[in-house]
Amino acid sequence: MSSSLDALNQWVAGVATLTKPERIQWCDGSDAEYRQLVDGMLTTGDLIALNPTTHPRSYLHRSNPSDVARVEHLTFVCTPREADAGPNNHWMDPAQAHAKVDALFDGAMQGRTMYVIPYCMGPIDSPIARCGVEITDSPYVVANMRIMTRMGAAALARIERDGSFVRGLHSTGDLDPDKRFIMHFPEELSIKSIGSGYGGNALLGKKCHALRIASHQARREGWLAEHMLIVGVEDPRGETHYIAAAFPSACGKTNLAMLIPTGGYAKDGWKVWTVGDDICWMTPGDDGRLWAINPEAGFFGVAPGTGANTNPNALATLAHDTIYTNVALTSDNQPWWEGLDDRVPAVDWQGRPYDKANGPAAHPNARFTVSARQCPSYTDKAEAAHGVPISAIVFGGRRPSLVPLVFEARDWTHGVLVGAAMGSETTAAATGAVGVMRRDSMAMKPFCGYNFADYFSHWLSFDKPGAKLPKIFHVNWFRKDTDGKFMWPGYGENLRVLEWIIRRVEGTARGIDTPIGTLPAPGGINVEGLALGQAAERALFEVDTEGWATEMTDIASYLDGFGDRLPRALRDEQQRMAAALANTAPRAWAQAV
Ligand code: SAT
Ligand code: MN
Repeated sequence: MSSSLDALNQWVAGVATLTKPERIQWCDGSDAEYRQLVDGMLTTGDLIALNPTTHPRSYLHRSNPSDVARVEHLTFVCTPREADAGPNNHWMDPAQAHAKVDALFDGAMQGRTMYVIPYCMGPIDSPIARCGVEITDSPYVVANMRIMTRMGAAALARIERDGSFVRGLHSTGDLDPDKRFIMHFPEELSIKSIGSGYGGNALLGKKCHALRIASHQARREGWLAEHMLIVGVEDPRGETHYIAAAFPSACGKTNLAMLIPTGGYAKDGWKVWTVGDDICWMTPGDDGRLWAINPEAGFFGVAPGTGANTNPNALATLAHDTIYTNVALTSDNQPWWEGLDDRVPAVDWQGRPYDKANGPAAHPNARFTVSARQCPSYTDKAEAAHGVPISAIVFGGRRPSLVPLVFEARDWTHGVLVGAAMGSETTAAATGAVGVMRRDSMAMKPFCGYNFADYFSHWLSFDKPGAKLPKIFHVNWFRKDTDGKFMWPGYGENLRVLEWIIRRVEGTARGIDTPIGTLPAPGGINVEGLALGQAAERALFEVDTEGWATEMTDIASYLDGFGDRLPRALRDEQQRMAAALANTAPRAWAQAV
């Protein structure tokens, strides 16, 4: 037997001794196994069957109301030295963390089945892909992992070949928030998560492995593990550019990844291809470009707000074989959420008769889990072992004021600063206040498994002789007017911005240099038929010099928080931008489109 399988067996045996499950089930990823899991959960009530005519083989899971989102305050990166986790992470000493959670894992699986899930993040034959094994006592987690990863026998065979794997131990425990911890041990390539059954806390292949542990591995091995969607934009000549875009959770990654061209774009023959909606692993190819894979095999998307106007491709994807979590139900047992349509639900996400007074019918972070292969815009290229070449990287957050619709970074170093300085209002994807502006570098604040200062250095290190790096952009779909209404229509209309981005990559679109970066030249973005209004046109395409000067001061103090570890080049870049703003007359770049 190979040493990795030996190690796996030993680990499984050790975990079983500690957690004392009633039985152990090695998951093979087969249809029959999935059926058996679903049938079991229908019996226990963990799943509720939905209307089989409208939603074949689809189910609802209601989680404990105290367990509906990621818990950043209970998520730890346990490196031997605290400074290696950085101010961006909660830290615990590894020995102390092991002791703390092992005490909770002691006997945690009594009377339960312990499932062993070998999985592969990425196409099974991809050199960029990496494998892991999750041990869990939650059949809901197994069913979700089956959709979200390449799980089972093929992954186990690859683990034997690779000789190593990431170890993830999970138990729902008793769901007591006081006994809930999501611990990461990057040096050991291991994860221990207890007390939550929620997606990002419990599907350990996703944020825990594919971002926190993988970002650490990526730094050591010279690649990038990012919180980015990957989308292909094909122009009427048949040329496709792949764009990787980082937005925080619940800021529209799934919608952008599944965009459908409308109006003139549809008529002219533009097409949009989905590669991934949440995570992107990128590595330099022999040609100097960055090549990317989506390590996931499915979508764990936010349901509320998903409708025929916002994301028809998602609705088509959800037509069958979907697991819903914390959505509402109509009287005929169909899943429902705010933004789906104007029907009135019968039952809310907690199973109570729907009453407006109780708040939204679906939880704001209600989710769907569905295979990527069911998405009409999913491309075969997403299964390519070598990945897709990335032409542009886009950063963006929820910024109701100041930040224009789109700008381009001057060069890679400036682009890294733009990503590092990203700000966004918080959303329901994590527990805590919603709508609070915070810095969320590269949308990785909750997900980077090491010190952000070292992460910024790692990003900067890709700029070396021979590299043909993507251009870097920043977008903001969330600018609001004085009445609090969004100025930009968003969704399908975002293709107008993507068009400018790819024309910039090709060198055919004109831009105007400003101290914050290159903005579209007047007329550079097609706004035909949008009726934006003068105020919106001004606001979306101008640089408010004074406002940006204040922003740069805030960015400077954010960067100060990383102390001496912050790469010098980033500080220099910030000072260069601040100086350029100081030397500029207010609103010098205000422009009509
Ligand atoms: O963390 S999850 O993967 O469950 C969802 C998100 O916040 O992106
Ligand atoms: Mn995410």
